[in-house]
Amino acid sequence: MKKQTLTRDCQQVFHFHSGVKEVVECIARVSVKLRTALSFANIDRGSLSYSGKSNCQGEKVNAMDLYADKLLTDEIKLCRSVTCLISEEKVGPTYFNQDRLGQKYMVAVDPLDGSSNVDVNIPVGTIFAVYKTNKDQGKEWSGNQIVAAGYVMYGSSTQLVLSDGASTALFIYHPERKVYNLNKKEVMIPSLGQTYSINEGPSFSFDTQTLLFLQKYKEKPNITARYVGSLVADFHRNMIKGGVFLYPSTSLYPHGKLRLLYECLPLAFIIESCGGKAVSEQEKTMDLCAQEVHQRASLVIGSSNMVYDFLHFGKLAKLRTA
Ligand code: P6P
Repeated sequence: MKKQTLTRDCQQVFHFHSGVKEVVECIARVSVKLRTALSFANIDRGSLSYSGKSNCQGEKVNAMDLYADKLLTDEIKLCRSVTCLISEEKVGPTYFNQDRLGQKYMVAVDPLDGSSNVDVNIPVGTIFAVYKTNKDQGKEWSGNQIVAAGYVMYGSSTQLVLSDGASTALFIYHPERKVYNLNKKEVMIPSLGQTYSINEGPSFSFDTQTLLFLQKYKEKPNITARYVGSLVADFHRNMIKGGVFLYPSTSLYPHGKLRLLYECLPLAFIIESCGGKAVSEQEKTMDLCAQEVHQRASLVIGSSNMVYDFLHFGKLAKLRTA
């Protein structure tokens, strides 16, 4: 029997199907190995070395990315209800447990998001979502198939955020007890925050809606800009304190930069269960459907009032161009 890292405290909050519980426990177990590897990463520089490969996004892959992906793949294939794994580090889906008769799940994962920040000790994360497989499941996956989503943030402490769509809980890894302890049973994001997070470097590439939003927010008192460049870190801070993260469509990324299945949808699932909001272009991110494994989407996510502000400027922008 594998040591249970999360299950004990997780059962205080969620009543997942056994197959989902197995995945969540697996992610927790992998995260413990990953946090150890990350703590040595800058000592053993080899693990940060460029692997010589680029992923299907054309992004350079370092040895730590490959290690994280291998750890997750090896563990998730042992989850008997999971028949498909989609990973940022793999070109296409990986199929296993094809003889599975009961409820089947697909797991989409970003094994180590923000990994280019490891060498400067900025927090990084593992983002995942568990999708219920439909009877006639084709190659399309939609937000409403998600039954659980979460992320692990490897920061000053290792924290796991988990949602079943109705609520979101926060667990913190205890390095001596070697388990995740429930820290907050019901995380709720403030409806308004003082922080906006966007990479304003390429602001030449922003559309009117984004420019109007930023112009308005820069005139407000007590507003601050915070952008770590590591999605999980920016998202987590805004979820806890209030704020909005924007990676909109730009002329450089006409469909947005972030990936729908294992970045946008998991975080949208989480934020909506915390009372927040997530949109892609002018529609709810959760209503989107992925036809491609690595399909990109724009993402504006966080405090509901701030996301509504962004949508408001979308309407203004339309009027201006009409
Ligand atoms: P940019 C990291 O590569 C990542 O996918 C997210 O973690 C992060 O929010 C984003 O890209 C940063 O992108 O274009 O601002 O460097």
